[in-house]
Amino acid sequence: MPMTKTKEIEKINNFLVNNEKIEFNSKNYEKIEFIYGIAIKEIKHKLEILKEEYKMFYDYDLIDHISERIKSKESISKKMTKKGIDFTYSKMIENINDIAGVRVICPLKKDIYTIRKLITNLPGIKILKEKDYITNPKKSGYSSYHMILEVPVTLSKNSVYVKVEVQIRTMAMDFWASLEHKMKYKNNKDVSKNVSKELVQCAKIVNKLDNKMLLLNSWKNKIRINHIFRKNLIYDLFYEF
Ligand code: 0O2
Repeated sequence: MPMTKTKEIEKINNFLVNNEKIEFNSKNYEKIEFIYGIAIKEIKHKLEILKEEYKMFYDYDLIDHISERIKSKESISKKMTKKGIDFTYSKMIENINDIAGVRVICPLKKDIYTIRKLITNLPGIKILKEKDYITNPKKSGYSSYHMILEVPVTLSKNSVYVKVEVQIRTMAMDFWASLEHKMKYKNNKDVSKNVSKELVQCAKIVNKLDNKMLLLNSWKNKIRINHIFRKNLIYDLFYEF
């Protein structure tokens, strides 16, 4: 009779640490970062396979690129202070959902929902939370689709579930978010109201551009663009803003 290999998957906080105070420069912290790093590799690998599969089987670039990061100690510390969270490992793991972050950048708005669906269907991955800042952009103008996943990580002695935040956005949204992040997001107070307003305006332009690209793509697939049509389109794209 075959031996069963099923073993309960633990939560990372049961496995490593409990209510100990966080020591950012300790071996324990390094171990936690290591495990989050593996979770990133796991999900990134799966996403890269999907990217290649779409290229090979459907001749379509569903994903432009994937980036990743482990949240810096400073950023974790700031977020915990802001949210009034006790500085223990278990509280950090429980409350900070984006210690491991993966960003998926795609060409078109519709791709975001395709990628979301594909992630939802990945075996073994649990979806904890989703935030649709595409349908409901933030006040800042920020637009992106966020998913908090639980990714199983298999180690020599046990398996643990590790949270990873996946942000899915178009290239245009990414362009806006990267610049806004540098200019404003992290030091809100130093930015004038005018700059904030302009950034919201820019986000609206980005949204328009994304919608036009979507339209263009469907035209490309369905009809031949006649001369007049093309002239109007170019006018729309470059002069309307
Ligand atoms: P960094 O530098 O990217 O690490 P949650 O606890 O998960 O329910 P959370 O994390 O407080 O909620 O908020 P949310 O809205 O899900 O946003 C988390 C991340 O989205 C941020 O992480 C940013 O990466 C991005 N983000 C959210 N709002 C904005 C915005 O207005 N502009 C830009 N550029 N990015 C935004 P961090 O930790 O704040 O920053």
